[in-house]
Amino acid sequence: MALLTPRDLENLSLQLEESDATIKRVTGLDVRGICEELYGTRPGAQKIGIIPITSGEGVIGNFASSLLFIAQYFGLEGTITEHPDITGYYEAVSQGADIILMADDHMFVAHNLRNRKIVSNHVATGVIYAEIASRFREASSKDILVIGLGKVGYAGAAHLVKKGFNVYACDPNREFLDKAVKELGINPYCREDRKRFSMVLEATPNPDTISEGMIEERCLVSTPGIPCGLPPEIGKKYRVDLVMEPLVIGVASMLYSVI
Ligand code: NAI
Ligand code: 0TF
Repeated sequence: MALLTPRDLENLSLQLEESDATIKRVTGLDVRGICEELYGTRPGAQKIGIIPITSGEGVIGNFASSLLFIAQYFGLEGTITEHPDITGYYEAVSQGADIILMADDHMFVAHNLRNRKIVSNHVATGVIYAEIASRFREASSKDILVIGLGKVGYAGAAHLVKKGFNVYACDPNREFLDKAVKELGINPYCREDRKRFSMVLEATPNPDTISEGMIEERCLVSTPGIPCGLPPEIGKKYRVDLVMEPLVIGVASMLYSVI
C-alpha cells in the first residue's frame, strides 16, 4: 500500500480551501454541511488525542500535525501526545481524550472512548467521497460509476446502493467485482459497454483509470485516490469537476461519524 508522504500533506489548508469551493459549487454544501447531513452530528466539547505510531514505516512527517489542524478546523480541541505508541495511548487517555486518532501502515482509526464508536479511514473516506459524488446537482440520472472496489471503493459502493443509486462498478480483480455484485447487487461495468456517467467515484491507487468513453461532459469525479486517476487532458477536454484531496475530507468524515 502506498503511504502518504510529508509532501502530500504540504499546503493542506490551501488544498482544503480549493476542494471545499468545488464541493460547495457542485453540491450546494461544503464538507462541514455534508458531514452534518450525512451523520446528523456536530462537533462539541470532545477532545481529540492524536498518537504518533512508530511501527512499520514509522512516523510520517506532517501527519500528526495535519490531524491536529483538521480537528481544530472542525472546531474540536486536539493534542498530539508527547510519546508515541502505547505510552502515547496512556498519555492521551490520562489527559482526558474523548476520541483517539492513530494510524499504522495498515489501519487508521478514530475511536470515541465515550460512546465506543470506532471507524476506519477506509470506510469513512469511501462513504464521504461517494456522498459527494451522489450530491452532484447537475447529474443526468441516478447512475453512478465506482472505479475500484478495494477497501475504500467497496464502502463507497455500499453507501450508494443504500442511498438508492444505480451503481455500476469495475475492478480488474475479478474476486472483488464478483463479491460486490453478490453482496451489494451492483452492475459490473466494462469500457466496452459504452455507457457514460455524470457521477464517478474513483478509488484506486493508479493513474489513468478514467478514459474518454466513461464520462459525460461536465461530469463530477470524486476521488480520494493517490495519484489521481483522471488524466489532466481528459479533465480539461470534458470540463470535469474534480474533488480530490489527500487527508482532510476523509478525516472529517471519521470525526463526524464517531461524535
Ligand atoms: P485497495 O488497494 O484496497 O483497492 C484499490 C482497488 O483498485 C483494487 O481492488 C484494485 O484492483 C483496483 N484497481 C486498480 N486499478 C484499477 C483500474 N484501472 N480500474 C478499476 N479498479 C482498479 O486501496 P484502498 O485502500 O481502497 O485505497 C484506494 C486509494 O485511496 C489509494 O490510492 C489510497 O491511498 C487512497 N486513500 C486516500 C484517502 C484520502 O483521504 N484521500 C484515504 C484512504 C485511501
Ligand atoms: O498513509 C497512510 C494512508 C492514509 C490515508 C489517509 N489519506 N494511506 N497510512 C499510514 C499512516 C501512518 C502514520 C504514522 N504511523 C504516524 O505518523 O503516526
